[in-house]
Amino acid sequence: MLNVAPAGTHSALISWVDDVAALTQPDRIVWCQGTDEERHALTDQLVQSGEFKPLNPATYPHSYWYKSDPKDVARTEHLTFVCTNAQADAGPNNVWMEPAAAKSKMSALFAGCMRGRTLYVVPYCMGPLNSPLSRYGVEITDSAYVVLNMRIMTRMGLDALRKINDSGQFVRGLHSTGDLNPDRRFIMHFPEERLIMSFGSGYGGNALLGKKCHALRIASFQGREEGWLAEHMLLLGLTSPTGQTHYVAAAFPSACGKTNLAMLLPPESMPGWKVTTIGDDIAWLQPGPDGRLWAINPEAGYFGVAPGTTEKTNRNAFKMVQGNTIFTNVALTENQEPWWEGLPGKPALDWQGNPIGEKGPYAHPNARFTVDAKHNPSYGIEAEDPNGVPLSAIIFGGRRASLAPLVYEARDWNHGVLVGASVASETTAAITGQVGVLRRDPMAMKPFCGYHFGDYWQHWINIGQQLTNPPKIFHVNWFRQSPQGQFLWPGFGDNLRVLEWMIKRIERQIDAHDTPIGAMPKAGDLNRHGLQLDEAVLTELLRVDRDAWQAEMVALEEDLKPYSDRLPSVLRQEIDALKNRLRH
Ligand code: SAT
Ligand code: MN
Repeated sequence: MLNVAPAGTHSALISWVDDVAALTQPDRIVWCQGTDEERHALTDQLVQSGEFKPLNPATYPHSYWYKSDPKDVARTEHLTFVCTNAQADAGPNNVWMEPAAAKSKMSALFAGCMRGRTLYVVPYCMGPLNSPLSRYGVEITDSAYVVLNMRIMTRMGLDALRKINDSGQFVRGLHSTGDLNPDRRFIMHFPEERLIMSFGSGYGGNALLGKKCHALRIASFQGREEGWLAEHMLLLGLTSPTGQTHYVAAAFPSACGKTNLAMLLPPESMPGWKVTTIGDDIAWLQPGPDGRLWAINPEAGYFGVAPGTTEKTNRNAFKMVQGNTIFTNVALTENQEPWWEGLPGKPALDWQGNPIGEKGPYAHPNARFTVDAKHNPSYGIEAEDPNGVPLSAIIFGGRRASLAPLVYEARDWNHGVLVGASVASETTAAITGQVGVLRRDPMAMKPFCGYHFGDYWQHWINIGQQLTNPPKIFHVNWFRQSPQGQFLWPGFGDNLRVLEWMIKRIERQIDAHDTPIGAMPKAGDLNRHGLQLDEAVLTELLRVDRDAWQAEMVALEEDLKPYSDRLPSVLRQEIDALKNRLRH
């Protein structure tokens, strides 16, 4: 087969494509340019093959319905490997395989796997094209669906290729959907070589290699070497009625509402506030010469959870997906419109395209939309700024029915690192496995940190030492429940009340209630104007149950045991200090 690279392509890239083609034996090699014509052609091809169903052109123009294999609907963490040279460097937080063994396993799977298929070469940039914080990658894939998603999620095409040609530096990502057999599915990372190999899945983070594989697992490893952080965080700009803008990064596990918070619409009772979205899933953070922490969103689009997205819960997202969107695993109405739980009425076909049965869910709980970030009504143009945005706050959060109060503020950076390391959350449909089980998910990075968590926390501490003006660190929990299982906090737009309290703290307008776990709002400082919330419920939301927290510390220390050989002494001291405060 012919490998005709665009003029000027770096020889290292051409020879890698040659090698992969020799191994995988595709019928054809296509170098993606990122043009509209190319997008149209690939879209038409998927429509012809029946993989894409065009949605109602009057209500959902340029939008398509796609279903994945029923056994390929979420990330598969037990099949995701970090193959560092030394096992200890991957840490107990990763599944490890010896690199040579991993490669020979993958080579066997990739051998001849693209026969009869097209090999697409997808050059992309993570981050604004002219940013010193951006990094480049090339994904080789045999899936046109993956190409179209990568085209939305990254800055893909010739501009990225030119940058790659200048530097010769890029992350290599090799992907084949294979036969989608979960027994033959592996997502392998070789962080020292900046290499990813993914076989046997066409879904989300398993297949769109720019996202979790590159922008988190490989990037976190690279960031440690180069002095920056790759984090599972949304980025938003928050402008107060006085016109002052603060930038906030927030880390929550998958499917805990990062997209909703990033696109928050202020409640009517809080006029004058404005939220702009810089990113909804991943942030790269680097200390600036001014001693502040600066952030970019490496992505260019959203791969968001569809179920639950409605006019009421997230009007911006709802508007944003009314066109130019790829829908994966949603249900379909008789008018050829996408449908998911939370929307009115009922669909005609479920997410697999079958007539619906008696009982839902009709959309898959991890059904997704892929859409260009620029279509978001709250899109913040700062997302294009090569310098990124300076952070005033970092928020950690999880989905916890009990214990963690609505909000608290870390005492300082190092205490904040402990707060981040302590994040725990109930699992969601974003990963294959049981839903609703509490698991420790430090910095919401458990599935995404490409190296030993102990080294990672030390890296966080080191970054903090470079910041003369660090962001304040907070913890939130929107998901506290009553013993009867009702949510205590309304969430969504009303979360702005909590952000407002943070801004007042950052601007030193108010003091706070000092508790063993951190600073908390004083009665009256949390804006409840226009909010129906019983005093007793608020008290419960802000209660620190010392006994429960002491039990939590026992659980935390147990969870940290596997990391003890590399646990930073600073973190050890923070744990002891917190335990001490809880005793007095
Ligand atoms: O499948 S993805 O990893 O892209 C989505 C998620 O789990 O956050
Ligand atoms: Mn995510």
